Amino acid sequence: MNTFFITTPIYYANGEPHLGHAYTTTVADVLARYHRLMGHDVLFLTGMDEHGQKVELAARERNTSPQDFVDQMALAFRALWERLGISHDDFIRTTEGRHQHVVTEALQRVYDAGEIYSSDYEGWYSVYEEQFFTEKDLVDGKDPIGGREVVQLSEKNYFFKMSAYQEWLIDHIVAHPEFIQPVTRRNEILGFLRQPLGDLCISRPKARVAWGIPLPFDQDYVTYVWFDALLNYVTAAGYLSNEKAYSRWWPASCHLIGKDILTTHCVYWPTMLKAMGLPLPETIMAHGYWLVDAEKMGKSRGNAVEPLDLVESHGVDAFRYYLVREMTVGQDSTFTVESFQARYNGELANDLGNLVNRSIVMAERYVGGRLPVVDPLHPDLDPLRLRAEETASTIAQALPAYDTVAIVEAILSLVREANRFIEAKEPWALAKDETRRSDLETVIYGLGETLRQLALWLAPIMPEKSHAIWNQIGCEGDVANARKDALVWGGLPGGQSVRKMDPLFPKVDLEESATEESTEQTEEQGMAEESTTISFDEFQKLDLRVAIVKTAEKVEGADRLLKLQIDLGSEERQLVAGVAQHYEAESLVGRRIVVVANLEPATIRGVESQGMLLAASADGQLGLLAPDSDLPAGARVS
Ligand code: ME8
Repeated sequence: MNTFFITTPIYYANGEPHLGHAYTTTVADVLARYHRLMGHDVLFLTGMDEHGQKVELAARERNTSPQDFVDQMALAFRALWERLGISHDDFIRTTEGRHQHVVTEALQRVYDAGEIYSSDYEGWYSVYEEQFFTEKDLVDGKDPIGGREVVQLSEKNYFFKMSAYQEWLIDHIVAHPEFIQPVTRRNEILGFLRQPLGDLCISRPKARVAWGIPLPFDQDYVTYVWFDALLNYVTAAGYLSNEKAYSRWWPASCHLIGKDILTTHCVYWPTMLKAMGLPLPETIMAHGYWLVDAEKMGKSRGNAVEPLDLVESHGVDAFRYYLVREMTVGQDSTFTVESFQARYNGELANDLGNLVNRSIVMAERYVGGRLPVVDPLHPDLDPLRLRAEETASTIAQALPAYDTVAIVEAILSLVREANRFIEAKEPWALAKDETRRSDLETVIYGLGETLRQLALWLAPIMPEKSHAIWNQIGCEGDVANARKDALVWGGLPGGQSVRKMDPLFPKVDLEESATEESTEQTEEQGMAEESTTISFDEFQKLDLRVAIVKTAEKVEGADRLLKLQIDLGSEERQLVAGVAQHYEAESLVGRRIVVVANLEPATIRGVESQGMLLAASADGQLGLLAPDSDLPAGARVS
């Protein structure tokens, strides 16, 4: 059986878990779950990095012992993983006996092999960074990283002969393009290795740092925290304790890390493994950083939303979805409430939620709540079947490339195909015509089978919601336990009853969701002359609606702008439109117009605009788009 061993960094126990930790662990979880779905044998490891001076100091500040402190922190991290539905197989802590044993043994072996030596070291030491700097490293007499105080220290220390492995490491990286990903990080490391590589100081005198694993060959010293921490990956695989497990799991398939810890993983770790005579992991995948836009999270207005708060307001699955949907693994992304809500309302509530809801309602209304037994290969179902097969093959390619965005898009394209299928087949019309009963049954079956496919593909990202879909179409068991075979088109037997449930993605109002000054929307926006082709999928993303103008007035200080209050059927909204030079405000009241209803809100000249009105223009003339019959406010334009 294929094995897949994926790890996250083990997180420092000196601070509370945050968005960055949640991201890495969620991505690893999603990958682990997809590999399980593919029938692979998975080991998913996360854990805590509990030694070192930072932890020692943090415990001291709280008047507690380091052990009590790390025990508390481990509970906090575990609680978050529980909340986020993380399905790790192992949670390692570097204070555990199994790990201390491996570190001690590994050090002794490398020492016995002559790869560790002692030497007097003199330099400038930063307590905060736990690092020595040379005179020429210093910036204005301070540490070059954080500009903090340094003290002159001279002490004996132990060094690992890392420099001896430089050429070998370069050769390995060059010969294995998959080893460091993405390629920008690989180039960064190759660039770093163009400079001579030094040896690695792997000890700290106990007099200075007591909280660590003692060196087996000198009890006055503890192990440098990185030499200790990196070894967690082999400890958990069973190195020196369980030969069978170790040979099954090591080398790891993937160390998923953030870009901040690239050098330790791509230089220290491989050279340590080489010195121990162990094979290297297949891939070190370094993702980018989440930036949190304080302005867009409402911090400047004093009503801040913390990213993790959205787990409570919108549910854990929406949060997981956003993380893997918004960030391309490898690049940086900005976390904003707006983009979170836009994805929630658009992709989850409108596209997916409505599809599920409509399908179940139609099954109840038109075929008595029981999914019909139909030949899954009926040609009427070809658009759905072919799209489902495309989704499967896209995901099969995206998974080894860590491309979570492509995975989500492949799933969304199936959602949209099914929504189009409903529009094209018009089941409501078929239901009125007794002679077309079997066509109707085929359509309802096709939708049921598509929901089954969607539940399977979404399960790794949204375990709870996909299970709810699974239940609604009357499937038994836990969707998370389904395996590859279940993905074959036509797995829905038919004959089972649907079970209608509450909406999957109910509307959520966060007070601060809408008003943002920083969105650069200009009066001209929407009047661009250039024409590029877009796919039908892209067009489908536009939510165009008929609206009725309730009030209209000029925006002060802006010649071209009108402020409109419009009725969208289910709600009222405010729009700002650049039409004041063509229309008197009053002349618009009561008129039907067409608006883009799912445009990100923007603030134009200090006035909030929740959407955009559509107008055509040529040679200085302008005309508003409108339906040619008295359609109700909110009618969809398609
Ligand atoms: O470095 N965006 O632990 P740590 C995305 N103990 N990910 C982020 C992030 C952000 N803004 N901030 C942090 C350590 N991360 C060591 C690791 S491994 C043998 C020892 C994530 O608690 C990202 O995965 O500082 C990063 O690599 C990790 O948290 C650092 O966690």
